[in-house]
Parts: sequence; C-alpha cells; structure tokens
Amino acid sequence: MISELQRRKYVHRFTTLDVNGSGFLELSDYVTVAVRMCHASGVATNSTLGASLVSACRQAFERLARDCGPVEDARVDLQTFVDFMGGELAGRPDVFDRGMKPIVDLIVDICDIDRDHYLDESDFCRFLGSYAVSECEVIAAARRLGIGPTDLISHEEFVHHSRNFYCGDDPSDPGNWLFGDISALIE
Ligand SMILES: [Ca+2]
Repeated sequence: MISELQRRKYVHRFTTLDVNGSGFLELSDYVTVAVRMCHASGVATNSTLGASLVSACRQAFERLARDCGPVEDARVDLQTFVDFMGGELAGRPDVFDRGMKPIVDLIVDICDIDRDHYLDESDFCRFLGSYAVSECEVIAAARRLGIGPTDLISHEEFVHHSRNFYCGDDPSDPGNWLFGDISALIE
C-alpha cells in the first residue's frame, strides 16, 4: 500500500519520463533521455560510459514493461507505472540501492563534466533538462535541492535525494523535488 504522496510522486515521474508526450512510456522515451543526457554532457553514446547508460535505461524499461509484450512495441500506461514503482520502491531503500543506484551513479558520472564528484547548477540542468521538464521548473528544483550558482551537491547527496524521491514518504524532504516542481501535488 503506497501513500498519497508516493502515488503523486510516481505520477509526476511518469510525466517527466514521457518525453515524446504520447501519454504512455515506451522504450524510445527511456533511450531518448539517455541519449540527451550524453549529448548534453559531451559523452559519446558509443563510449563505455554512454553505452552503459543507454543499456541501463533500456534494461530499466524492460523490467517495467515485462508484462506488456515485446519490449520494442510495449506501451506502459500510468496505472501500470504507479503500481510497478509502488510495489518495487515505496519504503524500500534496499531495493533502490540494488536496482536503481547503479543507474543514478552512471547519470551523475555523465552529468558531472569536470569529474570532481560534485554537481553544479549546469550539471543539474543537463540532468533534469533531459526529461520533459521546463527550464524554469529545472531551476526551481535546483534551488529546493540546495543547488545554486555557487552551491554544489556531492554525488552521494544526489543519490540520497534520489533514494528519498523513490522510496520516501516525507512531504518536507527536498528529494521530492528531484524531477521538478511538485508543490502543486503536495500542498
Ligand atoms: Ca511516451
């Protein structure tokens, strides 16, 4: 059983992942995000790092769509996504650490262009700007996470926020903002 806050976060996450605006999640949405993130950060998709992210995103969609037919044609609707995320991740940080943290680590490695293990504002903008999130919403999210023109967050802090977004149930947690403005969903 997931909380109303968790359900709303997963609904928001679905919207940000549906980058082609079809109203469903398809393999192309996941691959597009990975390719955008690589291109924005100057990482070739056929490099070790780039290919790892594309492959990890493809595998994440395959897990999500496992009951939706052949992966190339699968279309995942909102309810299926919310049920999957709630069943896998709500209140289960251990599952996040095993299943999702490796992807989050790859994302940070790609967006952290200067490889200092900290994300600055432009790193974060390349990350969140790769999803279906408007530019002003990206900046608002950065501020909530403590990222500003001179404020950085560490790789570990980014993972911590990700874990709390997917698993947590605290309306005041800054991690709720990782994928954009969810104030309308919380208040
Ligand atoms: Ca879509």
